[in-house]
Amino acid sequence: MDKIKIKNLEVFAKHGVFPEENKLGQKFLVSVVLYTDTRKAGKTDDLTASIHYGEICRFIDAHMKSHTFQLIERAAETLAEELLLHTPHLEKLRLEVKKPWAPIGLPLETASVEIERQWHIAYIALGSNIGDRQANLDQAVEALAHLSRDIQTDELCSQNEADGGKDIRHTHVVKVSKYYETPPYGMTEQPDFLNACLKLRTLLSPQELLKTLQKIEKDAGRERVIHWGPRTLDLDIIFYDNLVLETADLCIPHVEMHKRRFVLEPLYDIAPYKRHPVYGKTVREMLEQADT
Ligand code: A4P
Ligand code: MG
Repeated sequence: MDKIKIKNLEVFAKHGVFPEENKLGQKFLVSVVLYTDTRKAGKTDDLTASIHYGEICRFIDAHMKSHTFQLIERAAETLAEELLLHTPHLEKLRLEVKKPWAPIGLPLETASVEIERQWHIAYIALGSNIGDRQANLDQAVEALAHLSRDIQTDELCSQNEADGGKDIRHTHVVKVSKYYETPPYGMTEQPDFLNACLKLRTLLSPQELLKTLQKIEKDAGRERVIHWGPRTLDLDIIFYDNLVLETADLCIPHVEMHKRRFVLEPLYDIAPYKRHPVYGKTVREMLEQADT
């Protein structure tokens, strides 16, 4: 992707662990690489097709000055999130916050933190076979559409309107499939399921997304009693970009997805040609093979 770069913007701000730093302030240097497609602006000479680096500099200056954090990690994290939320055409950024006057008492050029953050596309499978199944799925879609934008908040709560009603959510529900009535797979002595899939655009990391989904399941009255057993709501991460991840509590892509009609059929509605990053097959191909 194309890049727009800002190097060593000087900002006088008050971040630091020591109270003196919070009182006196010091110099910070902020560098950012903005990943965006500059092709249209390059062809048309139209600034609105690109990102205005002057405005980005003023945004960084205001953000760094209007907060006082202990850590430059926190200054970088919040700044990256705010830039991604508020900058049209910005897909990804690399951000470095340097502290040339860090009170260390030894000679050094700078201490700094560098992070990369971006919008991600995730596909989520939804299932329910207890209670009002349609209402359970509807509520899950609603909950994902109205997540809090505060990266520090563990509790899910409605987004506040502080930004004048602008669309500043860190997670957007982009598409939702039809709901499908499906016979139980695995443990067959249980009621039929209602299944669906949805596409999310999100700033959440895979682990944060898992935690969020588990909170929504819990709020829907989900109890983990029997593995593969009946449930008011099951939310699984199917894909997260083209990430391949195997940790103790999270595997992406979902390990069983390629075998399951109840996942592939709704997924086919919204992403027929999305390719499995390991098996290399499209959703359509996996669905055709799950048939046989
Ligand atoms: N986990 C690992 N990877 C993921 C991931 N990609 N997404 C871990 C979500 N969770 C993931 O899940 C167990 C653990 O998997 C989680 O703690 C998480 O850390 P769970 O939801 O607590 O337990 P579970 O639902 O009993 O297991 P699982 O594996 O989610 O069950 P499945 O595989 O979802 O199967 N038949 C039809 N027709 N429709 C259905 O929706 N669902 C199931 C449940 C069985 N049969 C079904 C359906
Ligand atoms: Mg699950």
